[in-house]
Amino acid sequence: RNVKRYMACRNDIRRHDAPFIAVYKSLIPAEEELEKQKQLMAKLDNLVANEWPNAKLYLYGSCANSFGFPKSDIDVCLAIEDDDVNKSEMLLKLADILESNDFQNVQALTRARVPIVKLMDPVTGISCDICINNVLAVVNTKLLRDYSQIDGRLRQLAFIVKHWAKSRKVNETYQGTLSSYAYVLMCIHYLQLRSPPILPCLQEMEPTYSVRVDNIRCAYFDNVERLSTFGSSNRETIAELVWGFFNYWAYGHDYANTVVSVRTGSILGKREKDWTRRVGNDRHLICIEDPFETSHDLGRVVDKFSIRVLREEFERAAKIMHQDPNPSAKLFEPY
Ligand code: 3AT
Ligand code: MG
Repeated sequence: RNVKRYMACRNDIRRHDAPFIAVYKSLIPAEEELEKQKQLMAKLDNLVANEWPNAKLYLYGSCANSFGFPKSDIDVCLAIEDDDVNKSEMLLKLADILESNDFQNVQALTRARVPIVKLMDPVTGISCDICINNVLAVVNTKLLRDYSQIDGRLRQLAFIVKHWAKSRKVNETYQGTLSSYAYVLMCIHYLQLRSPPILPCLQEMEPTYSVRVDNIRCAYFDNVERLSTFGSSNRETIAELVWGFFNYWAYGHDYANTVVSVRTGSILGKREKDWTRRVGNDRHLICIEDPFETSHDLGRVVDKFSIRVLREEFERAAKIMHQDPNPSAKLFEPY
């Protein structure tokens, strides 16, 4: 009887696949937007190569990790191998060059936590932030993109979760909720732990890609085209995964004792990471380990107020997935 009930419940949730797929499709950026990004990158490449011949520009963040929404700003990293770069000087110089090449709203923010130059390209209408030597972000961008190539359900799930987080205003790190990067890691981790798994753990496999960045060895299996059937024995659909994801974060996750870890494809104890008590502003109320900077908890922005907001939103989403006749509409109702 239980099996029968399970199947009935499962068929029920699968009725919502089509509307969720429709939401997902509506969020994918158009091809011409990607063309415009390339056009802008080519222009910036030229300017930078003229001034700093040994520097290189990389896209990172959602414009390059395959989890980007339409009309997003793009994030660019200028990488230069030079032991004594003065970032402020370089950013100011870059701002000068950009202004004299007709870019608009050029602004050097040299005192920010991650110092950047902001600009708007009047030709494509794209806004862009350029930082210097934030190479770890370039590498974690590649990791996310590589995971997204393995099974299409990751991109579907992550777009829906990001869209939910933005609609419900829980994607605001300066207000103590989580970054998009953290949400995508939560999705990857969720799919690693399905049974059978939908995603492998690339960092536990024989590395085919390895770089050293700021003394951190970043190594993993990146021949992902070889893994294109990895998740195929798991037949769960997008509605089931959205349901399961919110159910996990509402009722299944042990917030008091555990850490989710994409690096190991498992759940770790807070004890082994020494994340059991508050140190400075790091409270570790929800713990998401950065895959490369393993001492870095992406949940550290969350405080005792915002953890309640977050958990209430997870519960709201789980309830909607359980009960609402039209969850794909209700889930994204603006907060
Ligand atoms: P949006 O679509 O802009 O919301 P995004 O993927 O661009 O999503 P963020 O703007 O949060 O995400 O971050 C841009 C990139 O910076 C993503 C990731 O490569 C890097 N990054 C962000 N937060 C962290 C962090 N706490 N630690 C390490 N890298 C990070
Ligand atoms: Mg971004």
